[in-house]
Amino acid sequence: MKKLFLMGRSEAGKTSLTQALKGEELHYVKTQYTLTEDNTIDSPGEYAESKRFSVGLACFSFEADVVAIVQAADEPFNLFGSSLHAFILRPLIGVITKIDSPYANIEMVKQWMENAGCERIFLINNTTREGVSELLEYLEDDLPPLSMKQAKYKQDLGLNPWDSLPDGVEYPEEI
Ligand SMILES: Nc1nc2c(ncn2[C@@H]2O[C@H](COP(=O)(O)OP(=O)(O)OP(=O)(O)O)[C@@H](O)[C@H]2O)c(=O)[nH]1
Ligand SMILES: [Mg+2]
Repeated sequence: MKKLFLMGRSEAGKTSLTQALKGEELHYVKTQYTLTEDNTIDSPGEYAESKRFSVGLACFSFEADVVAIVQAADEPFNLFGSSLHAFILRPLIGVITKIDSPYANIEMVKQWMENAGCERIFLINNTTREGVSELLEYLEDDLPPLSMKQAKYKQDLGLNPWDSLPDGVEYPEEI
C-alpha cells in the first residue's frame, strides 16, 4: 500500500478522507498537528493556508509515496499555484471531496488540479464513500523499490523516479 500525504485547506475533508479510506463512520476531529498513522499522513489545513508553514508540507511529502492535494468541490478559491508538482519529488494526485455539495463546481476544481500538475484526479463523497474504492485501488500496490543508481539513471533519461522505463529500455547490468 502506498503511503499517502494529504494537504489542503481547513475543512477540505482530509481527516474525513482518512476515515472513509479505513471504512470508519465519519466523526469530526480538528487536526491540530500532522499525524502519521496507518498509510496516511494527515496535515492541519492551516499549513496550506499560511506561507510560513506551507514550506513544512514539502518536508512531510518526503515521508510519503504519493502526495494528494485535497480540495472540496465547493471551495471558492484555490490555494495551490500552477506546476506545484515541480517542487514535490513524489507523484501528485488530486482528491476532490464534497462532490455532493449543492455548491459543487467540480470542473473548476479539476482545472485547478490539472494546472498544479496532478497526474490523477479522484472524485469523492466521504459521507457515502462514493469514489473511495477507485482511490484505494490506486493506492493498493507498493511502489517498486528503487536504488539510488536506478533513480539517477532515470533522471538522466529525463524521467521521474516513479515513471516506468520506456519500452525497450533496461537498466544497465551494473546497477
Ligand atoms: N457533505 C460532505 N461533507 C464532508 C465531506 N468530507 C468532509 N465533510 C465534512 O466537512 C467537515 C470538515 O472535514 P474534515 O475532514 O475535518 O476537514 P479537514 O480537511 O481535515 O480540516 P482540518 O483538520 O481543519 O485541516 C466535517 O464536518 C466533515 O463531516 C464530503 O465528502 N461531503
Ligand atoms: Mg483534519
